[in-house]
Amino acid sequence: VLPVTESSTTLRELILSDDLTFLMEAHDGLSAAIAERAGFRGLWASGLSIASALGYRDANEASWTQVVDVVEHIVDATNIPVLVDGDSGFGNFNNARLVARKLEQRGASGVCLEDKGFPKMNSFVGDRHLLADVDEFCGRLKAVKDTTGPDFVVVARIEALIAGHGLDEALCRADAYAEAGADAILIHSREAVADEILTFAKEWNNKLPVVIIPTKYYKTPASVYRDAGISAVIWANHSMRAAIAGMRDICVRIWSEESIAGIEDQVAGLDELFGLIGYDELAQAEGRYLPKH
Ligand code: SPV
Ligand code: MG
Repeated sequence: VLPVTESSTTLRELILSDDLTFLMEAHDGLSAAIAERAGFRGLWASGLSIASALGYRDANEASWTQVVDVVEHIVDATNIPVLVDGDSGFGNFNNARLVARKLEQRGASGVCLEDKGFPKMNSFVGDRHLLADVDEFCGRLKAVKDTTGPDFVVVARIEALIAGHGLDEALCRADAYAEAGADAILIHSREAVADEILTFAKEWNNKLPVVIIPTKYYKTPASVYRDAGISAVIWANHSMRAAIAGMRDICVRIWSEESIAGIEDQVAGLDELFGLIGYDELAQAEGRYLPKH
């Protein structure tokens, strides 16, 4: 476990820099603290992972205020910037700008909005992904840009490939979203290989930084993205899925063995937990603030 990073680079710097940036999924304060200590310099507050942790489907079942509250925990638990998955903005331009403003107030560094309607459905579920009208979605982006400060990063996420519309539609939308003021383009794909996002990146030629989510094309090495000039890779749901596997295995064993004797060395020690949540800081603060008698 690494110590917490002292100074943090802004999300804008991470996304604009020539280096490939990796954003790790977080869905609560604990997963955020773990990602930061592993070395990540930025976080993705994943809609799928946050919804899953709440026991909801990634179909806007969690309200925007619930998402904002979780983001506050993520921000509080770390010193690194957080890009929030804002889904499709929870409605029209007015809902999108309200959510973005509240996220900014709670310390998020940016929001990603996808060009679908409300309620959205996770991009890997089913095949009914209706794209938003381009002009209407540009209004959502403009409203968010006009409502948030200059450091707040607005990422426009293109679902054209997910919805089966092909590269030309994706590129056309990217141009429109850049014109509307987006700071970066997220191109999403459900293919098992990276070909279509690499073709997109080549054609787009970094008119704005490109962000990707290689959940389905997970075999492609990061060097390929570096060579393609991709700005940021989002590992979108892997702490949440690791938690599922870990909790499932431990629950099954404790249930069947009627004992915790055999699993003690397979779960994180309490010392690690206390370290992650900063119990040492509380002890120091007690020394400073509690009366000494
Ligand atoms: C998320 O992490 O919620 C995302 C990525 O939006 S995906 O699940 O691939 O749509
Ligand atoms: Mg999402």
